Amino acid sequence: MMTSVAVGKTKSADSKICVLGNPGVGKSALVVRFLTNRFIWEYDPTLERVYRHQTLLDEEPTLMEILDTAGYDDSIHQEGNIRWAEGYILVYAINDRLSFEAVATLKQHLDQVKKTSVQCVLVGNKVDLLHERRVTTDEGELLAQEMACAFFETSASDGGEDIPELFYELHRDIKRRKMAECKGRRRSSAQQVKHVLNRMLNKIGS
Ligand SMILES: Nc1nc2c(ncn2[C@@H]2O[C@H](COP(=O)(O)OP(=O)(O)OP(=O)(O)O)[C@@H](O)[C@H]2O)c(=O)[nH]1
Ligand SMILES: [Mg+2]
Repeated sequence: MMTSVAVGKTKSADSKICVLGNPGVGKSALVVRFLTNRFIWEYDPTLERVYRHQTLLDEEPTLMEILDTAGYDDSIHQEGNIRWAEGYILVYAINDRLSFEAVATLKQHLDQVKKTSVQCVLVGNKVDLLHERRVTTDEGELLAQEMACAFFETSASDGGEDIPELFYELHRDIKRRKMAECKGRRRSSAQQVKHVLNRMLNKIGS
């Protein structure tokens, strides 16, 4: 079931996803296709927009926040967006070689800003424009392997049946990492308590 509804601002999102890529690769088209299953040929270049998307995923009520960024914006302001997000959809267009080459640099930048290997999904959009292809599927797959992430080739204009899945896959990855980090934190605070208790017992015993 997929619904996108306005929700109160108080509930915090289960995942915060940032969509990044060069201008014109189809970031907004992908987001709009995901949220409304529609495609509109003309979009204004995006300034920036956050969508809150509530759905039932894996039988759990789920709230995702999706930030559609402006492709031309490589300012310091973009760093705020990068810090805000917990996972990234990195988009290029298969008919735009430069947009593909920009992805590897972008991933390095994300890792630097977040001080970790960030969770992401690589998306080659506009596969309906096969006759204009400048990036092969193999090249996309190879880059995704290097970045240790999932890879999708899709078309926001041509139905894009797999578009929800790429958002959901990233959401699940984010959730898994958050749970692992949470368990790690709990274990380390339990260890701290154990350590303090041991020291107290040793003092009493001596
Ligand atoms: N043929 C084709 N055109 C697409 C596809 N996705 C987007 N477009 C077109 O590409 C152009 C740019 O799409 P946008 O979604 O605005 O791209 P963007 O990445 O959000 O661009 P900025 O917000 O300026 O960074 C528009 O004219 C879209 O109609 C696609 O899958 N196939
Ligand atoms: Mg846009």
